[in-house]
Amino acid sequence: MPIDAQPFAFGLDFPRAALVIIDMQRDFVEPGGFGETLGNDVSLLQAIVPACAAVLRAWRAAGGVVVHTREAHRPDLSDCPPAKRLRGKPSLRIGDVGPMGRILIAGEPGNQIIDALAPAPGELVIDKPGKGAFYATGLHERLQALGVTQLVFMGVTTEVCVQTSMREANDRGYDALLLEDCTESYFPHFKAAAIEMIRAQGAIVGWTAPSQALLAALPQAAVRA
Ligand code: C5J
Repeated sequence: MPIDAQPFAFGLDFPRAALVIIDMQRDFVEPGGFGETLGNDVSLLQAIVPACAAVLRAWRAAGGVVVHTREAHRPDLSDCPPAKRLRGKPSLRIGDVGPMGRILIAGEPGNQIIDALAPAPGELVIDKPGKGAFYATGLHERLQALGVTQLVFMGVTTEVCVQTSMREANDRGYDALLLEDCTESYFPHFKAAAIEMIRAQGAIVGWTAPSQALLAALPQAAVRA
């Protein structure tokens, strides 16, 4: 069914689509976490939580596949790309002890997905050591096994992990749709630029749409699935 999107309608094939929620983790979104400690205003990211929760509820009600990602590394950092350690802000780097445990280390309190979007039993939870959801995760193989060919993206941050994951998805043959009001950046002009880049040149990376456009189509999806 057609979703009113840019640069043109996105033809949602719901039985072959998955909702992918990128890195809605305490350390990025909550006050007192890694993001805020670096000097960022996390209220920008918190503002998208209700819209994300509404989409997640509707997607689940329609019986769709849900994927959650976490930016997460092994405690010994053996899977951490060097650039992340070498080129972060010197004050606080991945693996250092932050306000919610070791920064972006699997199992630490800050590494968990926020309660409002907590994974339900049976949903895929992917720990990703890169910025993209496909690098060193096996996500592509898991989606292929489920027959998924379309991905609807939400999450943070727009220009880093969301955009990287969409580009990876696009190169692997997925149709990728980004929900504009369900993604955010600490830098609003980066979000705006990323959205423009994604849908430029006839959807060079993918499509973007407001979440209402998807929500309007989901009841029909549930009937057809
Ligand atoms: C994400 C980051 N999730 N900005 N990470 O975008 O480093």
